Parts: sequence; structure tokens; C-alpha cells
Amino acid sequence: MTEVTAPKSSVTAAQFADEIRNELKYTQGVTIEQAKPADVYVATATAVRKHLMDSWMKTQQDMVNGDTKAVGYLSAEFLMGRQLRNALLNGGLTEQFEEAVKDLGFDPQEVIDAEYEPGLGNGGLGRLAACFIDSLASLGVPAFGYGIQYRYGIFRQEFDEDGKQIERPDYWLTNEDPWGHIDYERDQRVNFGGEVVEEDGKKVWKPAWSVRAIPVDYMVPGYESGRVNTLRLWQARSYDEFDLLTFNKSDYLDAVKPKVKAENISKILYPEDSTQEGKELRLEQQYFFASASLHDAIRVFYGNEENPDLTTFPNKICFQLNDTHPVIGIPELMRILMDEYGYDWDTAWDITTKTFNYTCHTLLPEALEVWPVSLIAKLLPRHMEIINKINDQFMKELESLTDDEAKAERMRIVTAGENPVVRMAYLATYAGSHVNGVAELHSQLLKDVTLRDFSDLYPAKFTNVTNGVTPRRFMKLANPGLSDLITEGLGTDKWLEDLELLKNLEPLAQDDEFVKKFAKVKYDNKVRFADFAKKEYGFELDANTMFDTMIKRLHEYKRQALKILEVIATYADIKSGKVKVDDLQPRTVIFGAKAAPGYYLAKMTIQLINNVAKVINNDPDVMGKLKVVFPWNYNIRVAQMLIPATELDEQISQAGKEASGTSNMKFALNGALTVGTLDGANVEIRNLVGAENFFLFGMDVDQVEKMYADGYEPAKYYEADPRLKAAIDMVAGGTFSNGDRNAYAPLVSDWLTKDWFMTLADFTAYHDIQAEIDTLYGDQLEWNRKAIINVANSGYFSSDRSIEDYLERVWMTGPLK
Ligand code: NBY
Repeated sequence: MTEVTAPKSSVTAAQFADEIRNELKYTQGVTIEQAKPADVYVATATAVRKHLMDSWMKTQQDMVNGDTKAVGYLSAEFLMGRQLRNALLNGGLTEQFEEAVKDLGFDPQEVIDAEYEPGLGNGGLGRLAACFIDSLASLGVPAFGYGIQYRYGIFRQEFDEDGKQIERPDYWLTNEDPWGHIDYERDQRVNFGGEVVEEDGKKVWKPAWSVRAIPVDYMVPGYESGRVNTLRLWQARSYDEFDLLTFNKSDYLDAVKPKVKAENISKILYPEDSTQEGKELRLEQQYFFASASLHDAIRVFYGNEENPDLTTFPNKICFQLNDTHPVIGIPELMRILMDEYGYDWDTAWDITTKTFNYTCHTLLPEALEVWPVSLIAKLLPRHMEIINKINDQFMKELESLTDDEAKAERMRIVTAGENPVVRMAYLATYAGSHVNGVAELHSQLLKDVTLRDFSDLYPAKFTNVTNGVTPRRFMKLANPGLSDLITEGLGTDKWLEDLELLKNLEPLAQDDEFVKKFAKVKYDNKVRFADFAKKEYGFELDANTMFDTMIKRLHEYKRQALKILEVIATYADIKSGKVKVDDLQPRTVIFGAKAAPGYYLAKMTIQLINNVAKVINNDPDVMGKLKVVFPWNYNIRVAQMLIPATELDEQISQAGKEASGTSNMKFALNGALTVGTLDGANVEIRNLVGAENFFLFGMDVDQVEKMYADGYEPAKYYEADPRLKAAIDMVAGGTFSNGDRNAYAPLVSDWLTKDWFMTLADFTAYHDIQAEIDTLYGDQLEWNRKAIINVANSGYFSSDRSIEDYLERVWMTGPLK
């Protein structure tokens, strides 16, 4: 794509070893004899950063001096994973590292393992942001990721003796983070509270308190592009760290109150299903990073100019709103332009609407953020005025666009009535230039259902960009065996930059020798995961069983319950003698999932899975033919081990609920077959790999809608399918709770009386497809042929392709010249 290409670094292994030694000595003050792997990790990271420094500075200069519009990716989450291997790969230093570290007397893997993964995200949305900034840099597009450097990332998950999830703080920043560079000189002041007064006919906001936003910069090196972009994460600090007067009166705790209040803003990442409490802090977080980032972009492009011409701002940078979390940036840019730079409303509106675009990541109505007007008015009074004015302008505009008053009323950004709220998705849709969903089906449903009134009146705003994943991390780094085999098969490694080249592997699916090599790679990856699971969790996994994996946040709509009920039903079949264990394909069912701390049924599902595992894994009747394991604290590191080892990928959400999914893409690219519903990007995967290479089951969106409309009664399905009945009866009867019939009563009662996501209605179809899966797995050659065909046809799911779509459909920009 880009003209600039980075040669593999010309540094030799010996030179690199010297650099590491120098960092150890002159930065850390440690001799090579004293050094531990963790010291070598910090030294290596520091050395790698220095290698990237010239490209990083050059990229920034070219961005500011050139005329290529940059992209600001505003996201509350960036789930980056470990950085060292990725930075070595993109810096062209991998081989030198291996050799240098060995020469220094260390095991490279131990050095890699000294890095603690930052958990600055929940799931797909956060990981998508990380893939996107990788692809932006790899394509040479000037870009900033803007977010928050949470002091504690997503909680560290443990299980107690009863199998319940325990949340522990994630102290990821306890040790030095060699990747983040704190830049005290480029801080920003972010204000809160107070009131708005009129002075000389002008609105003036008199805030009550302020927080200091300090940027921590992470380099984002592109693969083979010679470009290094910036991920700028804001840390909140207090302006009054310490009140000496109070302290001297022996009020030790009160003396640090303002500090605590300010620093709380960047303390923790909120769990997905944020409850009512913490709402205020959450809005503070959103405004904190949106405001600091917008001011920062003005500083970057206009320096300290007295009177910058900000009408050119949308030519310098456009901002992508990653879900609704940064949407408060819209009134903030209006405020900055009017109150800080003196523009009139219309000019400010023109600039603002050209600057923002919005990506929606959900279809669940309850996941579309709304903020009480009272809360915004209290925390950001000037912004509430601006939002009201935007709403007034919008309602006027609607008068000219439609005669349908009910429709206009439905579309209000600020709702009417007693406890008015601001609908952030509507604000973003109205004010943004473009709105996109994250898979074709999702974008269609946004237009037809979720944002239908808007798409009727503003059809040109709506577009789709199907998600993607970076092949560098999720193939090259995670699956070196398969990567080498692909390179061998294609005769080039260019596929890492142009993933559609994988298509040329397809004929090799008919070459038995190649298929066997592929099967060997998969087997080796299973052994590697089994070793890892033994060391990390104490699990005994058998690489000669099918690795059947379901990894994603725990949510009812994703239907982990469907998977575990099918496992239980099979167990019941074994116990009753209906099924002989020898007739089953031996399976290892692997779950990975965190549940939001306040999500009761999700946590109970985790507990159930853990206790099913305990019972089945220890029952001699099962003879090890069916095993369930639940590695705790699932994260990017575990994903990179587990995905390449997986043969069957579970994507079994209720149709019409999963916006896209991205693990489905990672699995297909790593040669797993998918069992899934027609939901999210599954639809596109199936179209590309072919229906015969995808295990489809269950109701589609129309059937689901019809069933809701007709009135859904889950108990009927319980009565109709004896396997389902047996499974639920086992749970209710105490088989997985030492005879306690109450342990899972809320879950059982939900299944039988509500079952909002229709797990029971899809159960029989799910079992039937699992039987087909068993049969095919018996024919390893056929299975692996299909897996290769999956790999060959999934090149579309590179995040490079997603970014190219954004460049063309949304951002209207490209690589730096
Ligand atoms: O975004 C996920 C979607 O579920 C998945 O289908 C899609 O592939 C992925 C990338 O587009 N959404 C997601 O991860 N959402 C969250 O994690 C999230 C986090 C916080 C809040 C809402 C959703 N929140 O309101 O605080």
C-alpha cells in the first residue's frame, strides 16, 4: 500500500545484545550477572523503543507538515495484549532478539513471559480498537488512538472452591511499564461542575473543579510500513495533590481527598454492564478523555497559534467514536470552538459535523447509552445547554424533513417528560457524518430496526464496515507453525500484508501431503496448549481429543448455557446408558469468559460450568471421553495460545444479537471449523468459506422475531426434547451442587419461564449439528481439508481490509505521502 517500506533492521544480534546490556547498565543499574528475565525484558523493551524512535518522530512530523488527514480513534478501551513480540516483529528485530538474549544467557520465552498484559478493555470492542491501530500503522495512515490509561485494568478472575467467580484487582502497573512514555509537558486541564453565567452577552462556564490529564504515549509500529503511530492514553492527576494545612491538623485522610477524587477518574475500567452506581464516575471518565484528546489534537496541528483557523480542523483529523462512550466529545468540540475560540454556532456546527463519525457495536437496546439530563447538567452544565440546543435544531430540521410527528418525537436526542435523558447514539447519529455497524447483518439491522427512523431520513449517513483482526498478532505471532506452513504453501510471506493471498491455499486442501502437514501443525498447537494449561492451571488435557472452544464475555445472548446444557445432556446419555462412551468422539470442551461483576445470572452460569466440569471430569463412567475445562482469567495471552489449538469454534449466539464477533474470524484464520447461528459476521464467514464448510444450526433473525411475536414458551421445548429435559432436571436435581436443589434455582427458573434468548428453542437443532460434527471429526482428512478451506477463504477478515473500507467509506483519507 504505502511507498515507505522499512527494511528489516540492519542491527546485528551482537549489536542488539550490546544495546540490551547498555540499557541494563545505564538505565536500570543492573549487571548482566544480577539480571533477572524481567530486567532483560525491560531493557529489551527500552532498546526496541529507541529503534522505533526515528520512525515515530518522522511519522509525526510528516503528519503535521503534510496534507494527509489523520484519524483519531477515540475509544474507552484498547485491549493491546503483550507488546514485546509485536514490537520486535514490526521493528524487524525478532531474530536478533532470539540470538542476543540467548547469548546473554537467557531464555527468550522467559523474557517474553516477564511482560504483564495490560487489561485495558472488556472484550471485542477493546480488542478491535487494538487491531485497528495496528492496521492503521501498517497501512501508513497517520493516526492516534486516544483513550484512558486505567490504573487497574479489567479485574483478574479467579474461581473459589464452589466454582464461583472472584474478582481481584489487576495491578498491571505495579512494576515499570517500559512501553508507556509519560509526557508531563503536554498535559491538559479538564474541568467539571460549577455553573454557566452570562458575561457581556456571552455564556461563560465557571467550573467547580478540574483534573489534570497527563498523556502516556505508546508507540504503535506498523508492519513493514516504516511508520510508527501513537496510542495516547490519559492519566488523571490532581492539581491539589496534598492539603498541607489539613494534614497539619492531623486530618491525614482529608488531606488527600481531592487527589483521590481526581485520580479515581483513571482508576478502573468499568465492567460491561455498568450499574446505576458509578454512572457519574463513568461520565467523568468519558468527558475526561474526550476533552483532553480534542484539545490535544488542536495542539498537535496548530501548535500554540494565537488565532488558529479551526475551519481547517476537519481537513487535519477526523475522529471515530468507538461506540457511544466518547460521544460527549461532540458538545465538547462545539464548546471549544465557541467558548474558547469565538466561533459562532453555525461555523462550530459545520466543523463538528465534519469531524465525527460513529461506530455502533450492539443491537441490544439496553446497551445503547443514555445519560440523565440531571447528571449531565450537574457535571457539565455548559454541555447540557449545547446538547439542548442541538436537540432544538434537530427538531426544527425534522419539521422540514417529515410530517410524521410521532416519528419526530421518537427521534428526540433529549427525551421529553419527567426524567429526561440524552440518547448518546442519537446524538452521534445526528451530529456525525457517518454511522456504521460492524458486520453486514448488523448494519442492516441498525438501518431496519435500531436506528430505522434515522436511516429513513438520513440514508446517506449509513454504511457498513465489517470487523477484522490483525494477522500479525493472531496468525504470525500466535501460530508460528501455521504461518510457516502458509508461507511454504504460497511461496511468499506477503500474505501478512495482503491476507487475500490466502485464497491461493485452496487447491492445497486437495493435496493429502499438505493436509497432513496442516494436521500436524494443529496437533502440535494442541500439545503446546496442553503443556501451557498444565503449567498455568494444573489441567490434564489430552491432545488426541477434539478441542472444542467457546471464548467470549459471559452473556445470556451469547448462550454459554446452550453449550453447557448440551454437554450435560451428553453426560446424562452416558449415565443412562443410552450412549456408549466409545461411540463418541472424545472431546475437550474449553470455556473462557469473564462475567461482569454485577451480572447475577452470568456469574451463576460460570459456577455451573465449573461444577459440571468437576462432576464429569471425575466420573469414571465417562472414561475421560468428555472433559470440560475453564481456564480462569481469559485474556489476550490465553487467546493467542488457545485459538491456534482449537478445532471447533462455538459462535452460538441468538440470531440478531451478536453485532459481529471477531474471535470467529481469528478461529477461521487459524483453521478451526465454526458451529454457529446466522448471526453477526458468522453470516459472512459462511458465505466465504462455503456452507459445506460451516456447521450452521438454529433459528435465523426472522424466525426469532416471529417467535417473540407469537409468544415464546420455553417450557414447551423442555417437555418436547427428552435430552433437554434430562439435562435441566440434572441441574435442578442437584447433580452439580452436591444434591442441593436450590443452588441453580434462579437459572433453571429463568430457562423454563423466560429464556429471553431462546436457548431452549434452539437446543434440539444444536444437538443435531453436534452429531454431524462428531461424524465428520471421525474422518480427519476431510475435517482438515475443510479447515484449510476456512483458512484460505478468510483473508477478507484482516483488519487491514476493515481499515481500507473505513478510509474509503468513512474517513476519506489514506496513507501518508
Ligand atoms: O464489539 C462487541 C460486540 O459484542 C461484538 O459482536 C463485536 O464484534 C465487537 C467489536 O465490534 N461489543 C463489546 O465488546 N462491547 C463492550 O465490551 C462494551 C463495553 C462497555 C459498554 C458496553 C459494551 N458499556 O456500556 O459500558
